[in-house]
Amino acid sequence: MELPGNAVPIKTNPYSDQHPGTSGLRKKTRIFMQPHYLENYIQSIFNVMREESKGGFEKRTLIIGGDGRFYNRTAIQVILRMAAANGFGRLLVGRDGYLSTPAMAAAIPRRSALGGLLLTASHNPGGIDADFGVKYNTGNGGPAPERLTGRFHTETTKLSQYFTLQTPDLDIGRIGTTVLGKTEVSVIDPLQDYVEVIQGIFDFEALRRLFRGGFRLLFDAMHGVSGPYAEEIFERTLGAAPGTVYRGEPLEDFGGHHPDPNQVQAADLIRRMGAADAPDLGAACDGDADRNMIVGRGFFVSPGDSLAIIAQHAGCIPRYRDGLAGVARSMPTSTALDRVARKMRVRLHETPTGWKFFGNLMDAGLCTLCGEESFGTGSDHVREKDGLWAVMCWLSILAHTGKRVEQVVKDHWRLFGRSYFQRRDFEALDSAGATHMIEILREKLPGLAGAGFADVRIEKADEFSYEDPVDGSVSRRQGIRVFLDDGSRIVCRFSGTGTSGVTLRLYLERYRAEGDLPLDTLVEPFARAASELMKVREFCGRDRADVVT
Ligand code: G16
Repeated sequence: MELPGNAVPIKTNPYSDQHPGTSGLRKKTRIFMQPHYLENYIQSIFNVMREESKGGFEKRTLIIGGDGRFYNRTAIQVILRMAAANGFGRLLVGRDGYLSTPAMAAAIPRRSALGGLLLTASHNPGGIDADFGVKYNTGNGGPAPERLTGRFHTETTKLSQYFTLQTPDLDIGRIGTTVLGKTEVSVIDPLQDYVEVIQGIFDFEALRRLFRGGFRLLFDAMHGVSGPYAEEIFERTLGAAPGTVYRGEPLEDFGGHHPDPNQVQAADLIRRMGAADAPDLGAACDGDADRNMIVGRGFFVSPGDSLAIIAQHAGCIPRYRDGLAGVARSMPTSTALDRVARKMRVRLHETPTGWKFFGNLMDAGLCTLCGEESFGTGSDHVREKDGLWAVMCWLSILAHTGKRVEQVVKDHWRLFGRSYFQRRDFEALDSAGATHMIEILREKLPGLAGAGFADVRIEKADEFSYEDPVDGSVSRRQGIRVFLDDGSRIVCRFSGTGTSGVTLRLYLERYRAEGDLPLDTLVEPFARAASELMKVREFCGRDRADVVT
C-alpha cells in the first residue's frame, strides 16, 4: 500500500465494540471521544474500501458531512487528515460540516465519489452526554450493505495502526478549494446537489401556485440539519411565508430535545396543528433530515398510511407519472402499502428493517417508492430515505386533489380499509433478560398456531428471514411475526440503533374495513396479549412501554 510521504502511522489497539447496527456505528459521544476510537473505525473503513476499490484512492473522491451535532466539527478535521494521509485524491466537505443524509446520498453519485462519511446519530439526541455516529455510504449514495459493514467490524478487531497528517485544522466555513498534503480539499455548498435533485422530481410551478393561493405549511426542523434545506426550498423557492420553517437553525444539542419527528418528540408541532387556525399542513424532520412526520389540521398521519397514500397518488408527481417499477416496505411496517400495490398491480417487496435493503432493489430497477414505520419514506431519486421529499409529495397531493390532509387520508381508508397501527418501545432493557425472553419465544413459535390471542386465534408464527432477490444474500432473525386469523399481525424485534442496553420494539397492526374506529381500543388488547405471550414483565421487569408512536 503506497501512502503519501507525509502520512504519519499511529499505533493503536482494537476496540471490541465497533459493531455497526441498523444504520452505521452509533454510540454515546463520550465513547467516540476515547483516544483513537473514531480513528480506528475510520481506518478500518478505509482499509476495507481500499481492498474493494482495487486501484487505490489516488483518483478517488470522498465526501464528508453530518447533521451538525456535537463532535461533528472535531470528527471532520480528524477525518480530513486521515483521508489525506490514506491517499484520497479529492475530498469534498459540506460548508460548516453540514450535509443532510439525503443530500449526501444525492451528492455521492452526482460527483462520482467512491463514497461518503456521514457523521450523525440521526434522530438520537446530541451533546457530550448524548449520541454520536458514523456511517459509510457507497458509490450509489446509500448505506453500505451488511457485507461491507461486517467487514468494517472484522477489520476493527485486528487494527494495529492508523494514518494521519500532522497539519492544523482547515477552515471549512467558506466555499473554496485548498490542498492538504497531496489531496485537494473542496468545501462545497451543502444544499446544491440536493436542491437540484428535488427540482427534477416535482412540479415547482404548481407548488408555487399553491402557496400563492394562501396555502400554509408549518415545518419543524427540530434544530437538525433540515432547516437550511427547508428554508431554501419552501420559503425562498416556493414562496411559502417567512416563518414557515421553525426551529430551523441547526444546533449541536438540537436545543436539548430528541430530534425525532413523532407524536412524542414533536409534540409541539402536534399542539400547534391542533389549533383552530392551524396551517394546512404540518411536517417535521429528524436530526439528519431523512425521517418525516406528516400532520394535517388536528390530524396525525401514520407513517404506514403516508407511504401508501404517496404510492396511491404517485401519478400526480412528474417523476412518477409513467408508473412505478415496484414498491417496498420493511417487514414491521403496516400492510397499507400492500393493498395499494395490489390495486395498482405493482410488485411489493418486504425487506428487513434498514434502508440499505431498499438500495439493492432500486439499483436493479425493481422498486420506485419505499418506506418504513419509523417515519421514513423515499424513492429511487436517492438511496436514503428523504424527509423533505415526503413533504414535497404531500404538497403535490394536496395541490393536485385540492383536498385537506384529513380528507385525503379518509378517502384512502374508504377505498382500501385501514391498518390500525401502533409501535411500543421498551427502552434500555437489560440485555441478558431481553435476549433470554426472545430465545424462549423463539422456541415456542412452532407450537403457537391455533392458540388464542386476545379475542382471536394465532394462524401462524415465525421469524422473518430475507433473501435479497438481487444478490441472493440472506439476512436471518429479522423479527418475530405472529399472524392472527382476523388478518392482524404482531411483530417484535430489537432495535439496531439504540445506544444503551436493548430496545424492544413491539409493532401492533389490526386491519378493519372501516377507518373511524378508536385506535387505542383496538390495539390495547393485542398489546396486553403480546406482553403475556412474551412475558415482558417476567424477563424485563417492565409493564409499560416507554414510547408509544
Ligand atoms: C435507521 C434506519 C431505518 C430504520 C431505523 C430504525 O433510521 O435507516 O431503516 O427503520 O433506523 O431502526 P431500529 O428499529 O433498528 O432502531 P435512522 O433514521 O435512525 O438512520
